[in-house]
Amino acid sequence: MERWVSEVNAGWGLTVKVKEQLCDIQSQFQHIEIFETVNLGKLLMLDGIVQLTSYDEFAYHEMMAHMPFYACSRLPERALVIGGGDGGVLRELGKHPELKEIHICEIDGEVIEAAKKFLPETACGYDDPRVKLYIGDGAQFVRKRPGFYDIIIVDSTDPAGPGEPLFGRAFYADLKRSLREGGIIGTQAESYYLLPEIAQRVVRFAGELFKSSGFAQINVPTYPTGVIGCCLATEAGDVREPKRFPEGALKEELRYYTPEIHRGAFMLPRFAQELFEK
Ligand code: SPD
Repeated sequence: MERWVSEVNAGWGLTVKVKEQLCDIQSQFQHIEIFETVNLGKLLMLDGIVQLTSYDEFAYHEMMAHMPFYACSRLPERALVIGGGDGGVLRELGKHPELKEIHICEIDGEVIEAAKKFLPETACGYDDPRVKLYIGDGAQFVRKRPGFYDIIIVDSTDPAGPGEPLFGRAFYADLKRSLREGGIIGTQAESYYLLPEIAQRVVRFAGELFKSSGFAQINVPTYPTGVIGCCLATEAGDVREPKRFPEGALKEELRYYTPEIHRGAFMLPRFAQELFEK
């Protein structure tokens, strides 16, 4: 018998044909499911929301990691990932030898365990000796490290359940305080089609708090509406302009990120531009 799984979100559905369910865990925080799909490789869902598929996770993870890295006006040494328990952002950050420390604060240790078991191609991010894992609440964690990080990436789920505090103004102010001079943040900013109020809110906080900020769009077909944003913000330089470029083997390896895509990601359709100007 055929089996399909759906993310139902804001009145939309995204449905994927699956072969089998590999993982079905109710953790203290959320429902963790991993499927082997028919056409898209593996699929990770948290509380019924698609987090990644093998098919297009490279697009999201490359942009979430490399945009802040290359837009950072100083050569970054210390990075923090909040959320991102599957390890995909870590994997991408690990491609930068310039980074000396890569910290991750994930609230749900069971997501990490499930990813290590069933998604080794993303969870390989944890194998890097520069990675230090903290299990806990990212919103609290970030308050304890003022002036510390060059890059903070917030790879959150949607603003419901454990991801909720990561979409508030206070959290954005705390992120700013945790940056070293010249540092930059990159946060999961949702889709301007699916959750326009959330995207607008996040972009507004960033615009109020930082000298340079913007919503960069990423094409990810397995997120409902096929688009998701990364909100970049910094006190130093222009988030739209990469300060360095991928070179050598990394340039060949990256499948989505290029300096042109970095600049172009901020070119939004007019209605979205207007949404963010309100
Ligand atoms: N609407 C779903 C947004 C999910 C963003 N986080 C994905 C986690 C992948 N590391």
